[in-house]
Amino acid sequence: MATPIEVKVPDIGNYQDIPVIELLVKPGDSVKKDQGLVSLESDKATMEVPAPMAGIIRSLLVKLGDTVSEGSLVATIEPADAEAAAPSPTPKPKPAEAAAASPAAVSAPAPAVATAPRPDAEAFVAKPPITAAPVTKEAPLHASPAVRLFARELGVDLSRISVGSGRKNRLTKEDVQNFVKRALAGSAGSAAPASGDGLRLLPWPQVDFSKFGATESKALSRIKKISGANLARNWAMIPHVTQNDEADITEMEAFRKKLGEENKELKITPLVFLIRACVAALKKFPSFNASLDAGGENLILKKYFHIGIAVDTPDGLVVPVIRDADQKGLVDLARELGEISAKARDKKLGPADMQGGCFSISSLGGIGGTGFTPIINAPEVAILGVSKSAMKPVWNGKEFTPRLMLPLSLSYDHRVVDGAEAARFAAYLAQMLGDIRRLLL
Ligand code: CAO
Repeated sequence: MATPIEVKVPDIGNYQDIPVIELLVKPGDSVKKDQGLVSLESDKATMEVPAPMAGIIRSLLVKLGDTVSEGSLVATIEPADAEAAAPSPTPKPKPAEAAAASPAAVSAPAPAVATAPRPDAEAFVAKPPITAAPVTKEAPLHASPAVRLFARELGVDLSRISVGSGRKNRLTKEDVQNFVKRALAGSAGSAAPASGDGLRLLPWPQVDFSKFGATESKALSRIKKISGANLARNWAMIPHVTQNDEADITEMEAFRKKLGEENKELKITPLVFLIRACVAALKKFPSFNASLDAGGENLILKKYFHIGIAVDTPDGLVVPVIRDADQKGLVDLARELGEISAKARDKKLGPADMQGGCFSISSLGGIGGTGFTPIINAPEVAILGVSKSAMKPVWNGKEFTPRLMLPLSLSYDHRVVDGAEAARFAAYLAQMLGDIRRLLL
């Protein structure tokens, strides 16, 4: 039996303590030269440590989540060809070899950068990549070389699956398999929430506006940049339909005013009633309290009721989430709404304050308007837009009577919700808001 050869992490530039995110082999496996043994991932790139020669894996010396740096021991291999494994008569010294304790130790060739070769990612690799999975120039995403190899074997263009289901949106083998399944079903890129790069849109117009008059350039706020990217994706990838309706809130308004007088320290606006009404409607129509899974084939139904509220701040739109809104009364909701709005405007919201929403409400009722198309906050499947209530003459069967009418605009993901269901949801909302006793049940 040939002496096992130690395989160490090669020169990977200045990176230290990089986590092992995938074990690609196990002891006893036969491997070919350059076959990936483990995948490592920095915050900039994913790469494999390849086998320096063909042979049999005798031991794997790292486990998932371990962190490694240049020279860390990864595995031992019993070479298939003992002669090939012998050190070269005129070995070219490498930093990793110089550091090796055992004479039999060799460094694996430099790993491949598996993500887009961004300028900052290039520093990750000190030597040309040697692996079965070469650098993919166009792919702006994280996928291990093993996943890339798998995708290439199946002829899948990874750029069409832009968001993976793995850690930090990494593409996994399952994402590729799901993509192939959808492709075979004739729907790749259409129903899949994970696919957005296949839109093949025209490039953005490049215009020198100064040709037409004086201009000034003002940077978008950080919030606008982040929310803008999300809004653009959601608008492009979700087939939106907006169902408009009106709720008669004449009685609700009288009760709201009374409640406001009894709780002068709080601001009780129509929004708290809307939150209650939405929870009731989500309970009655569970497909609105749901998200499509990463493969776009299953609906994840939620048994909790966390409601996102769009808040306008000087720096842009943020959507903090009121958790367990089903367990809170009108006064509690008013208090929490006041707190999260103040927190949003004081820029004190943390990421946790904006996560976990099931359904969002965007209320422009304090400003005006008669209706608008709110953009769904993915991965939610619907959002309620609220405009300004107005007194209108409403026919009661005998005569026109003055009623306070509240415009509702329900945008929904038509892949998940049918038009009839959306009409029922909106009508139910209007009914709940119109009959305050039901809302308070
Ligand atoms: N019809 C008539 N009046 C309304 C109303 C409606 N639908 N909704 C609120 N009002 C009234 C309130 O009662 C309040 O009046 P009073 O002080 O006399 O009671 C006034 O309008 C201002 O309300 P508000 O906007 O401060 O409070 P709110 O609870 O309705 O909303 C919040 C809170 C945080 C959602 C809101 O301030 C906000 O930021 N809205 C903008 C959301 C947004 O930008 N959405 C667009 C997303 S797409 O870009």
